[in-house]
Amino acid sequence: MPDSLSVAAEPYTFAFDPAQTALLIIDMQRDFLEPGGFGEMLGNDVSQLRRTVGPNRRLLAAWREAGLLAIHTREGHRPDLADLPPAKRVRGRSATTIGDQGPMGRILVRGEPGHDIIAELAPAPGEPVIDKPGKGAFWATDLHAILQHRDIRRLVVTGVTTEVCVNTTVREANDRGYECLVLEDCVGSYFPEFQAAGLAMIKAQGGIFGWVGHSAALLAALAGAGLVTQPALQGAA
Ligand code: TIU
Repeated sequence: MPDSLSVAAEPYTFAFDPAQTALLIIDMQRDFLEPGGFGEMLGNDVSQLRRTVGPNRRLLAAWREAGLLAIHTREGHRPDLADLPPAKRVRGRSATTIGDQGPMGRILVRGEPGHDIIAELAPAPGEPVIDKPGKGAFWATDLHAILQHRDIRRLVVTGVTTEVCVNTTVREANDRGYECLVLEDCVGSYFPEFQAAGLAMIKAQGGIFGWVGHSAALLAALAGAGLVTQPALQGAA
């Protein structure tokens, strides 16, 4: 395993030791990507997020082939809703709310079909899955401990949505000393303007929260180091 790889990114090259870097895939759940879930309940066009699925699939396949650590997160609540802040339950004044029955089971509740990660990105055995009640993946979870126990210093962050759970998590990670590379083709928003702004805010001011790059550059770095083969890069894996 090489000590350091370089990926073209903004505001400047992202250098990382693969053994100390985890892929963190945020909330690629049916509740956000499929009709009838939490995302649609909030009034969003969930089809906006579909373009992230292919790039995440290719990246995850390559990351696994390279033998690197992938971690998945899911936003959701206990079936008894004891961890659901009343303010979050009533926000938006929607007729249906978290915990109500929908076409994919109870909305944003752990154990329900809608809470599952989409089949295309299903976690593999041994890949940690972090269940989080909030937008950030560090708050009220054991993510920081899991990363520390594996000596992880850097995160490649993907998933949905760019300006909500991805941004919140990157800010939490940055304050804990992690360096984050966010891949623009692997993160998605229901709002094109927030996609652009969400990425701009991360890389502004010399990378105030982290780096922004493209999965093609990361895949090329992994291939250049001999960590992945060509089929993974072409999506055949
Ligand atoms: N609403 C929205 O854009 N996102 C969320 O509520 N959660 C996540 O971003 N995962």
